[in-house]
Amino acid sequence: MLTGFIHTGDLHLGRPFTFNKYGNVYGKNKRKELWSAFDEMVHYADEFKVPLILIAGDLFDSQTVITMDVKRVAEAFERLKETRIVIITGNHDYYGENSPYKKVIWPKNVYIFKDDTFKSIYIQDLNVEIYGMSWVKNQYRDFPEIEFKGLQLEETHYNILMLHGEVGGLGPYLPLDLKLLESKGFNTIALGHIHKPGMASGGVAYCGSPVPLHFGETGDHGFLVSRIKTDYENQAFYTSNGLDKIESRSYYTKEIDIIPENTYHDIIEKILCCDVLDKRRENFYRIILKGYIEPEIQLEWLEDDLEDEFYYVEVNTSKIEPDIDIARLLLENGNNVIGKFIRELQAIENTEVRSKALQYSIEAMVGEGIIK
Ligand SMILES: [Mn+2]
Repeated sequence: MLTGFIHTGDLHLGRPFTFNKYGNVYGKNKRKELWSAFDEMVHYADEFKVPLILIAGDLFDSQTVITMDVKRVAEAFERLKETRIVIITGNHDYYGENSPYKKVIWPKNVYIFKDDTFKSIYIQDLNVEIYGMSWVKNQYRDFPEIEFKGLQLEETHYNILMLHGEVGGLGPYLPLDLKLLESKGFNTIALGHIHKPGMASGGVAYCGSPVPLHFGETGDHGFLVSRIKTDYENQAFYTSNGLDKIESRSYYTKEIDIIPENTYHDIIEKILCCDVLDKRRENFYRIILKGYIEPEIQLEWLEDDLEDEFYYVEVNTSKIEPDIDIARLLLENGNNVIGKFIRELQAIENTEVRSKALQYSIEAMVGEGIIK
């Protein structure tokens, strides 16, 4: 009988993370972080003798991952003597001609779904039947509804459905209708593709990516652990699940309001107030400055001035505008060359070009002391 299982996916192993900074130290660390998350999951399965691991697609990042990475996974799974591993492929690692899954010989305890039709495997000693549909190309606009409706579940089995797709989606990533999926009476629906972990009633869950991959992925990450109680008398199964959190560097986006009275020093202080030093030295930060700034202040060295205070920081200054009173400048300069120049720039039709042209020219003139 199945007592529990791990549900994971979207590891995107082999992803080439590139940061154009410091010899890509961030990319190298990110790659290590991904592998240690995988190792942590495998270690958990080993330590607690988890009988089943479900991988709901995008275990690998692409069709071009190196063979060594695929081998590393296969070898780790081979060491899990008491665990069965069941895999569906996703939009990144679909089972096509150059599929990463074709690069190695998989151990006997690994089962990979290789078709984009519904197949099932029944593991007798665990009384579990797993239904899965894999990706064999990189787009699915339609869910195979008729085929799905035709599935006949054996009610005495613990039935699992594995899919990689987008609940409520309309795009090319296999749109899934939650009500339709639930109507079949699966004991668990193990989904992949959305990187944020989410568990709904009725045994439906997105495992999420075990570590966040970019600034869009906030909140807790890890892998899901489910426990099953079997009520033999009534032939019923009770499943509970939870997130086993994996510690990793988080991504934070912080918006900071700037006012014209702020000095360069004030701006640095405001940015440092976004978090405590311990956290700043550990995580990824994207700082978005907003509001109006004294035109003399130059922000181009901000990231350099902040680098000792953060593990990683990037500053976005596109939403900040210089505090310039154009009406006053025009009044003060009348018909002299500065006045004429500003009027000329004001005539530019494209709004974005006009505002940037005004901003940069006036900043330059203020910087050179031509205007005050
Ligand atoms: Mn995906």
